[in-house]
Amino acid sequence: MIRYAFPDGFFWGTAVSSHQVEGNNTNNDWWEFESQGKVKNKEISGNACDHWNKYEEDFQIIKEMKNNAFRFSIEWSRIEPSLGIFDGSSIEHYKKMLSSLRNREIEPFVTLHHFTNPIWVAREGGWLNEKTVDYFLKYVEKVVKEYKDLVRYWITINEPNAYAFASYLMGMFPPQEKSLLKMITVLNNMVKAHAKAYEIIHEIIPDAMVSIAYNVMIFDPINPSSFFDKKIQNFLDRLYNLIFLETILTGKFSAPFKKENIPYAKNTIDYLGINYYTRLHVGFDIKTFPFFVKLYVPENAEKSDFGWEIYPEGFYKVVKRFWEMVKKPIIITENGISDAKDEKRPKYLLSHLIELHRAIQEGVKVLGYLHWSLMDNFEWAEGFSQRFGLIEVDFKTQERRWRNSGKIYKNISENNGISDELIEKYLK
Ligand code: GBH
Repeated sequence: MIRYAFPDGFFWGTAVSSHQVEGNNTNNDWWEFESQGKVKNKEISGNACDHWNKYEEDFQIIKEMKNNAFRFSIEWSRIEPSLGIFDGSSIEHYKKMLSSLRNREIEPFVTLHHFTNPIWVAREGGWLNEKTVDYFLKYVEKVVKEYKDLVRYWITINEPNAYAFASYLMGMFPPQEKSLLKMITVLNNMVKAHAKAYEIIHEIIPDAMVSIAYNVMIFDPINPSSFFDKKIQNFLDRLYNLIFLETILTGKFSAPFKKENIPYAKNTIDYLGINYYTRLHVGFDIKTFPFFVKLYVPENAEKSDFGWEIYPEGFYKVVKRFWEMVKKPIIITENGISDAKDEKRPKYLLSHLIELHRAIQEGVKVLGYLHWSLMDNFEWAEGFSQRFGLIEVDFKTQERRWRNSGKIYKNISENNGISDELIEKYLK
């Protein structure tokens, strides 16, 4: 018996990004960063999952998993290796991938920017440079014209908020800046890039479905009765969860250091892509100069290999909250867990889907769920150490092996819901 049935036509899929799976993306800023030994254990993405060559095999796995959707990104540095020069063979390659998905009746969700920039863009100042907006739009126009008959669901930018945060505030991702002002500048440029890309995509494909993949975090105050902890919570919530999204809903950019009316940004999403992973407990800490922000995960919390708290109720809260704000269909564009032994993933998967189901029961319109990730891959600054795959990858032999969770996910996709048996087995 199916205990939790999902709506008819629900998209069940997985997500990946170019740099994390393809291998040999030698022409972007991450490759350069890795070459400087900046990733954990000095790892480099190298061949990654060799997905560039093995995509047929990987799409066959998706088919066997009974999925009807797949999210991946197009690598800007392959399409446009230098300013204004477009590479025909890369364009053809992605066209083949898209046709191959279509032939298998798998709906592609295509991301146009997922953290990486061509080296020539980075050299010119990356997303701090206003001109990058125009550069990005030229690339978008080219790609959308090429693939207009193959793609309906577009994601302009993956996690603009997380990207600006990690690259320009926390100094974790290239170009390793630590400046709130720079973070805001990048957010502002990315909002403009998104809004104009939205328009371009719709000019070329009138019935396209366009969004971003928005990383949303739950921030809870370390001490709920502390005034300062609540101030920090509110500051982070605005900075991370709200500024970007508000702008593409209202056309008003309102951030520390910068207020601007961007009228053309208003109403520039057709659905909202949500990436949800975890919660952070946040508070005021005089010792953490200059921001006084303490980020904390309680010792007794259940955690992933990454140390991220497992907090399924947060998924429900986030989906409800953003539905109320946006009133447009939601697609979960990422949700998953780093768990090499696959001990916690079955429960993570089921408990999160049950929370999503609860939101749907209460009237939230959710069109699909894309699990991060199809297979283990290059986890950015953590290298290959964090394993998010439903499929395990042996990076020496490039062998793919089904994890138990992969089989569970197959069962869910096949049934368009969660059966009593799965609940008996993994949630009791
Ligand atoms: C997503 O990011 C990404 O879209 C995906 O590529 C990635 O593989 C997946 O999640 C799993 O991590 O500078 O303190 O913010 C999730 C959000 C943003 C969380 C960057 C980690 C780096 C540390 N991530 N952040 S920090």
